[in-house]
Amino acid sequence: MEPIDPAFMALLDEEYEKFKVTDSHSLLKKHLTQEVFDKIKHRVTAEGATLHDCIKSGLANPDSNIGLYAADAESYILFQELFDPVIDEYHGGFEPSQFHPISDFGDPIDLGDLNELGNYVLSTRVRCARSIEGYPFNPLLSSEMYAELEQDVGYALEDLEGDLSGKYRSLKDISSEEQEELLEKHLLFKQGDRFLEAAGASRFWPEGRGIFLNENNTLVVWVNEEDHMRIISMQEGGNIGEVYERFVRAVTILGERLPFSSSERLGFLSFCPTNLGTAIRASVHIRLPLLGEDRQTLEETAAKFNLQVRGTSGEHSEAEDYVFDISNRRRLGLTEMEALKEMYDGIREIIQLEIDMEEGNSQCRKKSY
Ligand code: ADP
Ligand code: CIR
Repeated sequence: MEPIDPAFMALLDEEYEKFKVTDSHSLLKKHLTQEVFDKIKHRVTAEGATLHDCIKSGLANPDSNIGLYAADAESYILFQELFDPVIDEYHGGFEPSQFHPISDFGDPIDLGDLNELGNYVLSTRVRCARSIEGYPFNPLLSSEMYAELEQDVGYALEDLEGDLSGKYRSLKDISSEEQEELLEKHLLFKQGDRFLEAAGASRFWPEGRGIFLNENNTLVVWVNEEDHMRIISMQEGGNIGEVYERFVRAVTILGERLPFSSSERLGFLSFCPTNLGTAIRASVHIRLPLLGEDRQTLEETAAKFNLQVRGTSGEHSEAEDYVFDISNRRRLGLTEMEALKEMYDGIREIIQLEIDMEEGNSQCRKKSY
């Protein structure tokens, strides 16, 4: 690889100087110390990824939570002085000497219905990110690569059988009205996310982007949005066992048809360092009027069970009518079933807490009569 152009280096230095004095709480800000920056700033991966490719989203958006993306699989190794501490902190302890466990999806039957105690969960969703070996991630993909990737994934999605069978459609063949409808139903990715745009993930849009839906919209695959693939299983209600069973079947079949990118240490590899290892986010849309009024207790309880709270329309959105998106935070350093159990157990505790608060309120009401 060519050494970095001095003019480009000067620009990177300048951007870093400005970033250093921002009031950012991102993990990028915390871990890209002057020492680390100086050590890794001249490096370039075999495919041409620079440090700037990995940090440009965080530099442009000081309000990022993380602020870091891998421009290709090699970035995780070449820029490890930066990625390792970010990965360690986000996934709740994953030191450079640690290895992600061997994949174990477990038995979905071990997960019951989250609405056993009452109808709190409106819908349940399990998704994973997957990348295809041989292709870099967004910032380095050419328009031709997007088209090729779409074709490869499109073939793999053909001839899925039974409840998994459905249709892949390119984004450019879906009218803006229909895209809006799909977005409202939480089936389609949103467009114009400033964190992804600044990361170089919206180049050549809508080239190569699209969505697969099975007949009843319970299996969804996103192509070339944040990752080469997002495989999603979802349905109304709290039956996480059913959602996960469908998810495991779909991921297993697609994994037999496509070479998913992985590493011995980090498990499945994807664009964002939050989506390594299992790359699974298991979430519920849950209505919590009382905990919703006491956001501090909600956040503290979620954190205690390694859960993350998002708004109704996903990351960086607000909760509407007390409907929160709550999911497992850790995806690396534990098996698939452990990640699911972490979400399952934590959500049950949160539901119990909401019930206790309701009962506490009704006791108070009774006393005041
Ligand atoms: P991702 O889950 O793919 O990392 P987002 O947080 O942006 O990214 O969520 C993507 C979409 O999935 C959003 O529309 C969000 O509302 C929706 N979503 C997440 N969890 C659920 C759920 N349990 N039920 C319905 N929709 C969900
Ligand atoms: C950020 O840094 O806020 C965005 N790039 C998204 C990071 C992944 N999401 C998350 O941990 N909540």
